[in-house]
Amino acid sequence: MRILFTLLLLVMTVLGVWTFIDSETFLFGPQPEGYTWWWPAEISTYGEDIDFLFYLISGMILVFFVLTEGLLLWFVFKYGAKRPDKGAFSHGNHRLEFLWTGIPALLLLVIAFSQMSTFASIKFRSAIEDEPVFCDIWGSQFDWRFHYPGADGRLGTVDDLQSPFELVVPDDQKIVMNLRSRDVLHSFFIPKMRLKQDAVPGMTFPIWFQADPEQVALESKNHFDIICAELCGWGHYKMSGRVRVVSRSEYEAWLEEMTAKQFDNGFEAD
Ligand SMILES: [Cu+2]
Repeated sequence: MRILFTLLLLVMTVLGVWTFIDSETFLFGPQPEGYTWWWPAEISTYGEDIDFLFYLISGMILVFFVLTEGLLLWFVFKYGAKRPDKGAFSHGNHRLEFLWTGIPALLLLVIAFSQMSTFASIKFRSAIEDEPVFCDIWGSQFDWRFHYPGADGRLGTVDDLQSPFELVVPDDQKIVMNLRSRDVLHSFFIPKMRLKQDAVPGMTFPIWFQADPEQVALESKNHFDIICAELCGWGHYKMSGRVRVVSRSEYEAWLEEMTAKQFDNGFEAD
């Protein structure tokens, strides 16, 4: 009976992992268009660097996961109940402890050093010091609102344009945005751009991305998901918007149309 349960648990685990491995976006399934084996293909100037770090760290985790779980299984079978002799009690082994402290410390250093320049180029303010702010992002339960400067070219004035859920950007500049929240924690996430940042009430985070026009051209569409990656309340699932990457002239036309719509009072001018 015990063997039966053990086997049942084993089969469940294997099948559980298999459904993941065999899922569409993973190793063996048919790949949906634009997907790599884990992420959708990136389309921003720094996407490649983020992916490199993601796969580097995932690879490390995979190796040590297999190693430690393998050891665990091996010990379970080798020192199972069937062996009549008592186990030896150990007070520790300095050499082993040195190894299993030293190796993780070394690996953490590898991670720390390999991410430093990428982190600085994306998150440090020095990366966007000289760039104008493109728009403001306000997260609130449960929407994303993008504020564009109006005719006066300044943000935070009465003529600001508001675009709910849709961020329209030209493909030829760094898109610097001030991220804020009106109520609770949200997380602004554009998976295709590899951009993710928490929005914290009372704080302003300058964030940025730049679409890579060559990568965007490979896509079958020019709009991509924006989601909230922080469980922020009952309507969290509704906080999905999109970013639309267009040419400079298309962007200007859209801005003009938005302005006309927003300041139209419904009456024909005489
Ligand atoms: Cu949210």
